[in-house]
Amino acid sequence: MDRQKSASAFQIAKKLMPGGVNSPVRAFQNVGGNPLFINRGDGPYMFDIDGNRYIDFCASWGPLILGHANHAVIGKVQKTLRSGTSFGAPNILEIELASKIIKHVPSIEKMRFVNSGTEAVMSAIRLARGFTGRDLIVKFDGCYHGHVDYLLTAAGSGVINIPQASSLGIPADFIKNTISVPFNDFEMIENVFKNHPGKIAAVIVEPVPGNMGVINSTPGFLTLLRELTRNNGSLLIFDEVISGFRVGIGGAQELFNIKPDLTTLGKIIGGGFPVGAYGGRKEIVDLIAPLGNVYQAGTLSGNPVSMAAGIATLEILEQENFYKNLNSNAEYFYKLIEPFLSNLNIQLACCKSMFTIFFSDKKPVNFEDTKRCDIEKFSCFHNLLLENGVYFSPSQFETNFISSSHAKSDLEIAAEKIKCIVRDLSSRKACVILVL
Ligand code: KE4
Repeated sequence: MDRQKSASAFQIAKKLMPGGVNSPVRAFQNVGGNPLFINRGDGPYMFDIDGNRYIDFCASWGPLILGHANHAVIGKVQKTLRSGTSFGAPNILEIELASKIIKHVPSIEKMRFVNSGTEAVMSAIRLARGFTGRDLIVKFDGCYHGHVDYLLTAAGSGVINIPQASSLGIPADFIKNTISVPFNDFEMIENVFKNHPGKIAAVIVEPVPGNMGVINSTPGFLTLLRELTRNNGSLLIFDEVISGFRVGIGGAQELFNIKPDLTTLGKIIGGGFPVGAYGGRKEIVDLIAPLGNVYQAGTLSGNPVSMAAGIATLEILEQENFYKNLNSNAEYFYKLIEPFLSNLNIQLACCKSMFTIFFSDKKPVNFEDTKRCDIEKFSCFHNLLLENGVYFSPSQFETNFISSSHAKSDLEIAAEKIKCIVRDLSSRKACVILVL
């Protein structure tokens, strides 16, 4: 494929923005090569500035459950835009979208809109600390909750739980109240509560981790988190920025029938526009200013344009059989590739319409496992997919998504390309670009 225009644009972008991108993972550093400059999306397809078409499974990292440029979403946004963009005042559309979210997400009685997942998580943590009067936060290695200072920590030594920051610019003091332990490790999380009685404000978890690739929780693990937090006066926060409205209309908390105390959302509820939200039990959420003394604010929070896109998106998700059809297509796709992959010792990890192909001989159950994947082979796989018109999320540690716009024919084409590429890769040492 000719990608000269993307290559030239990237050279210019790198002079203007660090790494030429506005979010690190877009720079293709995990897979090598130059990122593509995309200038159009249409349903399941993205088009780069050289005119190449790709079947897209990155879906802007999750928001585009309906695919690109959904006509209902675009139409509602265009109509809303004609009345203005932002008023810095209450707007009826906030009521409409909040009502939908509260109706569908079991644990949310009241909520607040913000402008990103990071902001939602940052605010939920402050709220949990304000409500409990405690400081300690527990997270899981490999789970990503946005770039707030005190959550950018990898696990330190498993024994002493002293985390190390995974970014420069974070004072040690900022992370001394963060404990990070392996996901799916029942004993470790129990020990954390034994070692810190009455001190833990909250446990935050992606109920379906998507930021180390898709990792499914061991049966009983999330229930254990619910029990430990409840028995210790701590809050359980489900970070459903990815899984919310993805794995079902009620998110992972409905799928697993576990009610957290607080939930963070983003991505899908904005239909491709900047959005985040956090909410939960009324007695907790009412602590947020101006009602209570936990401060949080935002110039464009609840802006009409993001609200309109979210409303239009959720109206479609609410249609009968939306998830039945989406998940049936996802299963159809998995059945096309899974038997083939497993014969080659490659793992398919999925939860409904979110999936990861791990180049590993064992399905990962935690972050350490994912680090043992063959990253070089994944990089080669990703580049060969691009050469063949299929766009996967550019990292082994990320998730891919099937949208309602992917037709069976798109999934069949992608499955054939995947099978040919992994078959070829399995019999070859080096990565040579081949167009099938
Ligand atoms: P944002 O601030 O990027 O809107 O959301 C942060 C966030 C919070 N919680 C979870 C579970 C998330 O996955 C994210 C962000 N997801 C990444 C992709 N895995 C966004 C892509 C990027 O960083 O460019």
